[in-house]
Amino acid sequence: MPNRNEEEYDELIDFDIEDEAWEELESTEQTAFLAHLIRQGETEMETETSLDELERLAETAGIQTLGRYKQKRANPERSTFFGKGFLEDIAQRMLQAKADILIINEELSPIQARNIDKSYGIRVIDRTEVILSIFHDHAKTREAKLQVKLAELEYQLPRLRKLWGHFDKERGSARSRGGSASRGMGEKQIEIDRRLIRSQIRAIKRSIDQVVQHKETQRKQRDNVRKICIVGYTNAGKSTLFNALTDAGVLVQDKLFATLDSTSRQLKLDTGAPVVLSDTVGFISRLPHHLVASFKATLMEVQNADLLLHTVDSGDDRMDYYIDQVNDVLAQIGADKIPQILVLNKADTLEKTFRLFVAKRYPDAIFISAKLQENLDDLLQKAQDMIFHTEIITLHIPYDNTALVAKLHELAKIHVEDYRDDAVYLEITISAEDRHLIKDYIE
Ligand SMILES: Nc1nc2c(ncn2[C@@H]2O[C@H](COP(=O)(O)OP(=O)(O)OP(=O)(O)O)[C@@H](O)[C@H]2O)c(=O)[nH]1
Ligand SMILES: [Mg+2]
Repeated sequence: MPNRNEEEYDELIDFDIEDEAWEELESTEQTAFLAHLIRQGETEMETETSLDELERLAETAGIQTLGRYKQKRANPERSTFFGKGFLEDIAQRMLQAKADILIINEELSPIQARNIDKSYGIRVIDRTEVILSIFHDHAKTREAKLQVKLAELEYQLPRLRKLWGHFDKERGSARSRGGSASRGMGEKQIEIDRRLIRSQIRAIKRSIDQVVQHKETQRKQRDNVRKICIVGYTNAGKSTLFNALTDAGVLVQDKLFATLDSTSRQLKLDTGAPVVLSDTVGFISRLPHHLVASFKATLMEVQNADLLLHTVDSGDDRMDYYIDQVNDVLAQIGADKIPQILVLNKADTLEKTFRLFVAKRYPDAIFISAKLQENLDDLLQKAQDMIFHTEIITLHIPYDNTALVAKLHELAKIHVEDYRDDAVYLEITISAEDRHLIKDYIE
């Protein structure tokens, strides 16, 4: 990245309205109740899986869960998401348990959040806010910071009224004394902030576009280089696999969203052709749409890949669900037509019978253990076959053409070589350009 641009970005990141909502979430360990709306047709297992995940997200954001509550409804209540009785009950229990926050397992509309805050005196946040606060914490590079900031601003813009809630409360008494002027001030402040946020959004979008353009130029320069991208649900072991294949030393953590941007390294395959491997941000179910949209610079890596290594934690009995969720996000970003290898990671944690069951279910997948570096050669071989369409070819070359055998030693990869009575028997892989050399000897 040229230096001039770097300075511009720095300026943008400093140009920052500090908003207490995020800072507060990060600073201290907080306690929360979780609330989930059970949709029609949802199974108990789906509900529990989703709540487990929310609890894990909350924990990553530094929030300890004290209780979980569910309500079955055909549709959310328009003004408060949940029904009155349910919220009253929760407010009461939160008071007793001294819980700080109520986390709702979906994205609330700005009005719903405000109404719950106001009517029940509960501090409420939604799933999106939790994910955004994790991304905020984990963003280390300029690219990740810009993208997270954009997602935050887009999320905040329609919610300013909620952020200014403290202002309204402080002025509440004045208002009841007929102080309509104070309300006017709040409105004015919101309008000022709104304008400020809009101009920040424009500036950040411009910076992200520059990053995208820069990457696009780089991509064109390396157009002949094949690209492999590791994708998968968060915590599937993508970075562990990336490190095992490249010695890159990317941060690996038993944490959700440890990686937020993509790292690329050249990889040597048997064919000797240059291949670039990238590690990237993990996916999660119901990934906030602002995040998907604002991570376009990072997700370019995925969109431009020739092959995806779709990595799954095969020790998790919810793996089918994770695979579907990742494929959904891939479809959202237009990467669902890219060939994939399903990589069943953490095979070291599988029981034998379960492994057989999974193998039957996903016959084309490859079991590996990124952590123990097991079966990585098979994975690379398959990746190479898929990228270069290198199938194994069987040949019988007569003894009057041993010059060709010598030549193939230079050009092709020899898997089997057997000097038989009538001919030299070979099993090889060879590039498409060199295939004409052997066409007369193919079995
Ligand atoms: N048992 C076992 N654990 C693994 C294996 N691969 C990764 N892990 C563990 O899984 C956890 C997550 O690994 P990461 O490589 O950070 O996962 P990731 O997919 O990059 O996660 P995010 O970047 O957060 O999306 C770490 O605790 C790893 O040590 C494996 O093959 N076997
Ligand atoms: Mg990672």
